[in-house]
Formats: sequence, structure tokens, C-alpha cells
Amino acid sequence: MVSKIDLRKRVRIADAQYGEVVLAGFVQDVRVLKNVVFMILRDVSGITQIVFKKGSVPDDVFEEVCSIPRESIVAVRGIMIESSIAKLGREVIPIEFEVLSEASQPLPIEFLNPSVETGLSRRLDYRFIDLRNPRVLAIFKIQSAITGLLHEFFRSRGFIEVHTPKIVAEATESGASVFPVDYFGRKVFLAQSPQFYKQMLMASGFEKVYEIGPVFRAEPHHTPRHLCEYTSIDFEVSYIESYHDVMDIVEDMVVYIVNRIGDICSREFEILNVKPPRMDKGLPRITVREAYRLVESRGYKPTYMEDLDTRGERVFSKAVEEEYGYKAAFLIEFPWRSGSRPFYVMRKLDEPDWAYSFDLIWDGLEITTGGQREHRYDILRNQCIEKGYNPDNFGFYLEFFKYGVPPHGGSGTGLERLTMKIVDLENIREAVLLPRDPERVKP
Ligand code: AMO
Repeated sequence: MVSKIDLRKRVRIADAQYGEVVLAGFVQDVRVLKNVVFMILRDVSGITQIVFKKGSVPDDVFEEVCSIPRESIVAVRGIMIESSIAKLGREVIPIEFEVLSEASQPLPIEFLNPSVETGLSRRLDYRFIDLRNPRVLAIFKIQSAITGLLHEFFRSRGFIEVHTPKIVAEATESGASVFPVDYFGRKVFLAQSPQFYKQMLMASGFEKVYEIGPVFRAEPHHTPRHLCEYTSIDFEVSYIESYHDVMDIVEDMVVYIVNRIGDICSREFEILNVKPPRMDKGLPRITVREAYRLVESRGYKPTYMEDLDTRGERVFSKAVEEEYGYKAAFLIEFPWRSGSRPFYVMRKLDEPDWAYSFDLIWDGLEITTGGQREHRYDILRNQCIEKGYNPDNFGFYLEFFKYGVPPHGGSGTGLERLTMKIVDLENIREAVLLPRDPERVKP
């Protein structure tokens, strides 16, 4: 045993019962009075107070706790009792105390003193310290609960979880936004989306698949909503009648998560001082053509036959809230030629300039894209050409449409964007442990 105190007996602060306990964690604060030292100990579950009384602990221990640097890691064996300070609830009278790792001073960033504000960039430079902040930790506890709920949702509906390759030979969404990788002298790419593989699995008869995994976008965006690496929540389903069936699943998924997360993470929302969102079913489904009209009537000029831009999406959300009473809505029927709609989307049967494609916009932010895919080989091949690609470059993808593929559709949702909306964050970088953007690849 490296430590004197048996760490196998350690419990988390929140799980500790009255009586003898072993706790360990960070020294958040030390208040030294003449004959007593109050130490605030923090672990992943919360904080408690350790009360060292002169005379009750050996003199050398008393001296040690008087000068212990903040954020050092310590262990304590002691008796947990009800605290005289109601706010703390409980406190520990130490029997044995040990410093496990001393923290150098000063800390590179301040994170507990509300009067010191550290900019996001510096916080990210020292993310390992920043993540010690219970408010920052709360975001990731909520994100973990979101992915837990997602797995629950998909599994309860008979989806098969899959893990598709992240090193790929072909771009999927649009040729420009891929990171090339040297693969034993061959140029390959980091996957922008599991798109082709989830469709391949429809050709393989899996019927319903989902994946929660990393995707990579070489987009030189410097915005509070774009990352170069993010986590995509993808699913694909076979035997759909229309893309409305796909939207039904997206809506069920988002409503399932949003309406449960507040109860599961009530403590974290409290720490963040954020009211958990609620969402009713029946989200409006509004055509892009109608959206042009809605934003135009509010003084915003959209570019026809293109997607709404960031401002347009904000105006759209405001209009939807005013006219339909919903904060989130589906934008449907996108202009097929718009740069954002890939060649694999199915065009409207009666109006081929428009596609069976949708976005879910939640309070001014696109969180999901999806639609029905073109599953008829000849049409798909022609669409590939019409979008300006050489079908030979998509050989493996096009091939599986030759041997029987059910009608299918699916969608992709950015986990970080979903988290942003649930936790009410301004910048997507707050919703990812270690953001990758055009400037940042470290730490
Ligand atoms: P799309 O490219 O629209 O569609 O991406 C789907 C969702 O992923 C999120 N997202 C991003 N999040 C952070 N940073 C980015 N740079 C970024 N780009 C996209 C958004 C977006 O709605 N294959 C299709 C999905 C499908 O049709 O199944 C696709 O990837 O939340």
C-alpha cells in the first residue's frame, strides 16, 4: 500500500454515512483559526468540511493542515457527524490524515473565486484544472446522462448499436470539409459522418442502427457553434413510408431526453443555476418556402433556394415561437441544389427542386439534419453526377444499391449542440472536454 490510509475503504462524500469514514479528494479551502482549522474537501460528488482541533490531532498534523496548498489531494479517516453549520449538513472529525499529492502554487487559473473571471481560451489551455470546477463538471455529468438516455431510447426501440470506421477512403457530405490522412502512402480521410456505413447497414438488412461517435469536419469556421471534431448521434431506419417517419423518431428522441434529464440531473442543474428545459411533442414541421416567408415578414431577407443562415435561423425560431408557441421546429423540404444537401437525399417526387430533407432548429440553433435517402440505384447515380461528383469515386457506396436496399432514412444530431441547448450554453466549446477548432488542437 502506497498510502497510510486504506483507500479501498474510501467512499465518495455524497455517499458517506454517519460514523467512521474514509474520504479523499481536493483541498478546496482551508480556514485557519487559532485552535481550529476548517478544511473544505471536494470530490466528484460534492464537498464536506473536516474540522481539525488543536490537541485532538497530533501537533505535526495540525501544522501540516495549516499550510497545506489549495487543491492538494488528501485522504482522511474520521467520524462523520452532523455539522453545526446547517449549509454543510455534515462534517468530519479526523482520526488520521494524509497528504497524497501536494499542489504547486499559484494555480495556473482561478476557478472557485467568483470575483476572478478567467477567459474561455485560458480556461481551455488549463482544461485539466478548469474541469475541477463543479460547474464545469456538472455540464459533463449532464452530457453523460444524455448519452445514457440515448442508449436507453434506441435500445428500447430495437436499434442495433454499431461502430463504423473513422478512417475512410471517400468523403460523404461535401468534398471540401475532410481532413486528409496519410495511410501508408495513400491519401484517405477522417470520417465526416457515418452516413455511408449506416446506409450500408440498411443494405445489409440491419433495419435499425444507431451510433454515437466522433466525426471530423475540416471547416474553418470560427463560431460558437462549430467544432472540427464533435460527437454525432446518428441513426438509420429501413422500411419508412416517408421522411416524416424519421422526424417522428427524432422528435421522440429529443423529447425523451429533454423531459427526463431535469429529474436525473436535478443537482447539476441546481449547481449551474439553470432551469431544465421541457419540450412538448407535436413540433411544427415548416417548409423552407414557408420559412422564407416567415423570416421575410420579420424584416430578414433570405437567399432563395439556399438554407437559412445563422441569423435567418434565429429569426425563424423567434417567428415559430410567436406563431406556433414552440421553441423548436423542423424545417422541411430543402432546396435540392443547396450546398448543404448532399447527393444522397431523395428529391420530392412531384417537385424535384425540393428534397425530403429536414433540419431540427431549437431556439435558433440547428441540432439535427436528416431525411429520406435515395435508394434507387440509377437515380442515385445521376444525382451524384448532377451534384458534380464522379460516381467512380463513390464506387463502394453506389454498389450496394445494386443488390437490394429497402427505402430508408435517418438523421445526425450533434451531441455538443444538444448539450448546449439543454444546459443553456453560449459557446459549443463549453460542451466538449477538449475542443478542436481551427486554432486549437492542444491540450
Ligand atoms: P450535418 O452535416 O448537417 O448532417 O450534421 C448533423 C448535425 O451535426 C451537428 N454538426 C456540428 N456540430 C458541431 N460542429 C460542427 N462543425 C458541426 N457540423 C454539424 C449539427 C448538425 O445538425 N449525414 C448527415 C446526417 C443525416 O442526414 O443522417 C450529416 O452529417 O447538430
